[in-house]
Amino acid sequence: MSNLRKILVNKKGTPCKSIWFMRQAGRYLPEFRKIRSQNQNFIELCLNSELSSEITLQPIKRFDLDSAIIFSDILMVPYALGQKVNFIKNQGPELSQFNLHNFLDVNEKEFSQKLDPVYKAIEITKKKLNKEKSLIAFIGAPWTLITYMLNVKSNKNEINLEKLTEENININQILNKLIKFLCIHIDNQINAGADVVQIFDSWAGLVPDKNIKDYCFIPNAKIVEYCRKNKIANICFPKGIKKKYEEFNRIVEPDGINLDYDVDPLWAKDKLKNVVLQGGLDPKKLLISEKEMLEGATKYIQIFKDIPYVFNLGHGLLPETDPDRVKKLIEFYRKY
Ligand code: 1CP
Repeated sequence: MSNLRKILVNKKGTPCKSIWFMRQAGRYLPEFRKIRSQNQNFIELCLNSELSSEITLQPIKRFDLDSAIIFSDILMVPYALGQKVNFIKNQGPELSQFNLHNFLDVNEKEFSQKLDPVYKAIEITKKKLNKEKSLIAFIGAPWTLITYMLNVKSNKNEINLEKLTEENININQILNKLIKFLCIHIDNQINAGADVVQIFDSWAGLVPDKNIKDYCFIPNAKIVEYCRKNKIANICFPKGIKKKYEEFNRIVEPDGINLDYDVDPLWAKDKLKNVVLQGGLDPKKLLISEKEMLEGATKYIQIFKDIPYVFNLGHGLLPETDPDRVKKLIEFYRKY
């Protein structure tokens, strides 16, 4: 069994260790930027199975990491559900106007067919990856996808839910269809050879308090329940919910939980039980002095030395990160 899966399955086992980084395949790597410059359309790049597999393996070839995360994007799901998705340079993603009728009309077969190149990329990568290493599949959690699909997030990262009420949009109807199709996407990725799934709820911190149960906890819980039934090792990342990590963990019961950089690791060790902890280190620490980066890393390694812990960051690697810093951090962790 691959290293990461073993840790997630044996929650109470020996404090075995593992290391990988969110956004380890991406813009901070010159070898990625080279491919990217020759492929202007990001969605098409994600649908190029050979290139997607090559990009997935780039950080594995360069560094001594334990897991590969498939090169794709959480917005491939809205794409497969009929929205046009555009990535505008230095601005981020832009989706075409959401159409409820078209969205509800997409069937499972059509959805899986559109994402077939992603599954092929997983198959290709699995064959090339050392058996001890995990291949991580991922999805965006329903709420985070909705923020993009319905364009409810302003540039200042504020949420305008009134807009949805005014437009008479029934969020529960959208959530339910997303949950169903996200489970299909997980299943397809696992059948193609992935052995762990990470669920990114990157904008969970923007859910208003009164909606957190309905829009964040319950949708994540339903997806994790599906994983549990199908013995799929899972990691949740409800970024930005602060002390509500505790309630999230109690309700959702994932195998693993990724800490963001605002969560105090000592608090997490005390409050988050029956779950494997992952991540936490602020990716900005890789941009300052090497000394401060290693001090930051030491804090997490020390605190979690006697429990199963997966070394990772509190969010993805930033595009301006120096790959040599990443290398130093991994070497430091290995030696520790
Ligand atoms: O312009 C470029 O070259 C594209 C940059 C890029 C990359 C490398 C985007 C655009 N997506 C990705 C790949 C990606 N996205 C991966 C696989 C690579 C890896 O992790 O090694 C993964 C797991 C994601 C997931 C993702 N996409 C998330 C969740 C994680 C997170 O960072 O919070 C989110 C929110 C997205 C949306 C997205 N994709 C890309 C951008 C610029 C954004 C918007 C982010 C934002 O709104 O701030």
